[in-house]
Amino acid sequence: MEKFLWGSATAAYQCEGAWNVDGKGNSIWDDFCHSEANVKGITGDVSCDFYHHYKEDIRMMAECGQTTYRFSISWSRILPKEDHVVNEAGFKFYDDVLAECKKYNIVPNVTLVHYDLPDYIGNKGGWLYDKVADEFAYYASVVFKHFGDRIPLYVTINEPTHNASCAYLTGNYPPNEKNVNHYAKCIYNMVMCNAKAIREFRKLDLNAKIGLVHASCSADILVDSEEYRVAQRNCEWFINGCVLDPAIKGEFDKDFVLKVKESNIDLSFVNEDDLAIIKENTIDFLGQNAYCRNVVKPYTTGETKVTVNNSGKGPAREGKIIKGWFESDFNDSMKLNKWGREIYPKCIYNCLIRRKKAYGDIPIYITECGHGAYDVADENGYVEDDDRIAFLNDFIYWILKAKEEGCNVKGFYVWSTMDLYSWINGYEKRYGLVRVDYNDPELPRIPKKSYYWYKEFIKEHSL
Ligand code: BGP
Repeated sequence: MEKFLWGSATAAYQCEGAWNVDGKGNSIWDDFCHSEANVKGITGDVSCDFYHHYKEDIRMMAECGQTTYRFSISWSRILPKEDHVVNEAGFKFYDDVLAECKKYNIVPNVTLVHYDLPDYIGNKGGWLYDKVADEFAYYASVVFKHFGDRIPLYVTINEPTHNASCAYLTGNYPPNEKNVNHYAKCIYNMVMCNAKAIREFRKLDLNAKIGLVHASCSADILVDSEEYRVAQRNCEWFINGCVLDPAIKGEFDKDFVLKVKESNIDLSFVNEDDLAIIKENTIDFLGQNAYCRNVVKPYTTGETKVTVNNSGKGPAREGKIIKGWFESDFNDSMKLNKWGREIYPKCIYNCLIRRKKAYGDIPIYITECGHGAYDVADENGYVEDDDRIAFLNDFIYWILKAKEEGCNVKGFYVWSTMDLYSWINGYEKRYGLVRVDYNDPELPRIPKKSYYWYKEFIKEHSL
C-alpha cells in the first residue's frame, strides 16, 4: 500500500532569496517589494537564502523523518524574459534540489506558480492578461519536458482564490486593486491556466500526477436558518466552487453562474472554446491548505470589501462583505492568533467531509498547515513553540479522523519547513519547524521544539 506522506512546504519567492543571480528575471513580487507600494520596505531579496542552503534544509527534513517536500519553481528563473529563452542555470538549481530530495527518498511535490508571475506578464496585466493561460501553458510544458517524472506530483497554481482575493479585493498583493470585475476575470484566467497546463501535461504521458492547491477550508454558519444556509452556499461558491468545480468536475456550477450574472459581474471574457478545454482537463489530486474557516451570515449592507490583518498587533479580524452574497460573522468565544484569525482545528475535518460529498474520492494532500507566531528564542536560538505544536497536533487529529471516516487523504505538509518571508507581514511572523537567525549573516538554522515533536510524531504515525 502507498505510504501516507509526511512533509513540509515552502515557496520560491518566500525562501530562495538570490533574487537577481544566475540569470533570474524579476517577478511581480520583486517589482512590488522594490516599489513604494511596499510600505514596510521588507523584501524577499535574501530571505533565508534557500538558494544557497538547500542541501542543509533538505538534510534537516530527512533527519526529521519527512518523506515529502513541497516547493515551488520560480517561473522567472526558468523563463526570465518574454523571448521564451530558457535560463539553463534555473534548471540546474532545481535539478540540484531534486537530486538532493532523491538522495534522501523525499518525494517532491512541485508547484509551478506560487503568486510570483514574471514581471513581463505582470506588465501586460498579470492574471488579467488575455494570453496569460497560453504563456503559463508554455512555461508548464517547458518544465514538464525538462523534469519529467522526476517530479511525481505537480501542482499548477497555488491558492487561486486567495491570490485573486488579495490582489483584486483586499489590494494588499500586487497589483493592489479593489475591483470585483477584475477579481472574477482573474479567477477565470487562473482556471484556464490550470486547464491549459494540464492539457500540456497529458500530451507527455508522464508517470506523474497533476493537481491544484486550494486555500479555503469551508464556510460555516452560527445560526441554522434558511437565510443563513443561503449565505453559506453563496460563500461556498465564492471561496470554493468557483475554482474547484471546473478543476475537478470540468465545469462551473450553473446556479453559481446565474448568481454571478445576477450580480452584474462582467463575464464577457467567457467563451465556448475555453469551456471545452476546462471540460477535458481536470486535476488528478487536490492540494488543500488548512489554516482557518470562513464564518458567514446573510449579507446586510455595504459595498464588497475584504480585509486582512497584516499588522499582527491586535484583534483586528479578517472579514469579507460580498455584496448580495454573504458577509463575515464572528464567534467571539473563539481563540484568535495575533493576526486576527480564528484557531479552529475542526475546520479541516468539516472541509474534508464536504469535499468528499462534493467531489467523491479524489486524492487529497493537505499541502499547507501552520501556525504564524512571534517566536521567542533563548540565548542558543532555541524556540519552545508549544502553541505551534498544539495547533499542528489538533489539525492532524481532525485530518486523521476524516481519513478514518473514508476521506481519501494521502499526505500532510507543515507550513513551513523553516522560517521564511511571510507575504506583506515580513519576517517576524514565523511558521517554520526550524528557526532562521536573520541577524547572523550566515543565516544559521536551529530546529525548534516543533521540529523534534514532528520527528517523533512521524515515527509513531508511519501509516
Ligand atoms: C498561504 C500561502 C503561503 C503562506 C501561508 C501563510 O496562503 O500559500 O505562501 O504564506 O499562507 O500566510 P501568511 O504568510 O500570509 O501568514
